[in-house]
Amino acid sequence: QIWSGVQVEYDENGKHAGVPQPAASVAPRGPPKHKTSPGYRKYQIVWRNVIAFILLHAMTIYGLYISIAGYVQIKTLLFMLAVGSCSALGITVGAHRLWAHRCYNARLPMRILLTLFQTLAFQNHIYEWVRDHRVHHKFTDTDADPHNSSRGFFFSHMGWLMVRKHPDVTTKGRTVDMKDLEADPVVMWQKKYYLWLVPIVTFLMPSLIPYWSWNERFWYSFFTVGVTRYMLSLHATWLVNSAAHIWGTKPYDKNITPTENPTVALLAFGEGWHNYHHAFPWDYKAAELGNYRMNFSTAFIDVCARLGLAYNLKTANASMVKKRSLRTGDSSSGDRGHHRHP
Ligand code: ST9
Ligand code: ZN
Ligand code: ZN
Repeated sequence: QIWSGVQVEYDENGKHAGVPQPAASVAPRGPPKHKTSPGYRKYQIVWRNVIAFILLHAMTIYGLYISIAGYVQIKTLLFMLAVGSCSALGITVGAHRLWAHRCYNARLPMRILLTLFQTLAFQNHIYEWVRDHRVHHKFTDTDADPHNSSRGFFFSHMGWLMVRKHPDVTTKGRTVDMKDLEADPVVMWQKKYYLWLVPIVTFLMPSLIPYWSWNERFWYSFFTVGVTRYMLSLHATWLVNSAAHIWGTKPYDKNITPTENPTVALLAFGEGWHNYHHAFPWDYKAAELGNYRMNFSTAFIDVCARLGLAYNLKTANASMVKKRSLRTGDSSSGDRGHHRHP
């Protein structure tokens, strides 16, 4: 049978064999028999997500309009920046460098704060975010990579969130060990209550605080601090998977797609030094240099380490990095200024 995206074979229950199904799934799904057939990458669109993203973008245009045209108070715009920064740290310092890569250890108060920040970002709960991200590193640019960049800019940017996953993501994804997250009560608590936490933490609280504190109109803060802030931070995050897998230099490993992309680094709180990151994923700086050039996340971890909240910070030493660059790099400069390798 040809997999057309509509005509698909299911087991008796119409499900992936042995895979628990979320109740809200829009279309029935299941792997076709011939996993290696060329038609296998056919797109099975999840219209619920497509419609949600269209609506969110429309609301973002309105949110930008009321911000730029001066309807919203300056205090609200500053608050939007603060909330956006906290949610970014929840992703970079929390989901990414702490939970996905274990670049350092964090004490309980820091893990609770980062979980709150990560919930603000509404990018799936930490467990799911980390599972997809570990699978991305393990199977980069294959069909098992959830946002496989060989399928083009749009797919790796946001298209992957609007179609059913390639069956390889699930089957090969099962080989990724998640026991460390299962052992973290904060992560499992967030997973359990995520559907309750998201509306309250991501949208309601950011809308109510300006309304309560400086009399901003509730809907103005909803459209700016809630929706617009959310969508801008989603695009900044998604650029790591799209732009920083397409454009930029490869000083550490020229044989992989991830690149050093300063624009993305700036927008994504230091996560655009992506060639380095794929070469040394366990480095808490996610970049070569010890300075904070376009890497606010590293500064935040260093402050937490000073306060005793973060410890056991892992980082690659200069000679290791140099060896790797000489062996596999493209002899460009990376994030270390304009010096070239010999
Ligand atoms: C979002 C996430 O935007 C963005 C992540 C970006 C990551 C970037 C990384 C870059 C580095 C750091 C960046 C820092 C940036 C800083 C920013 C600063 C401003 N392994 O998913 P399901 C199995 S989210 C193993 O439903 P479908 C599993 O059994 C945006 N197994 O598949 C699962 O069941 P369960 C908001 C896996 O039906 C079952 O399959 N959220 C794996 O194909 C079904 O899974 C959305 O838009 C795996 N990796 O649906 C929601 N994956 O979970 C989007 C799956 O019970 N999500 N399995 O164990 C969805 O609606 C759906 O997932 C879908 C696919 C439609 C996309
Ligand atoms: Zn990547
Ligand atoms: Zn990573």
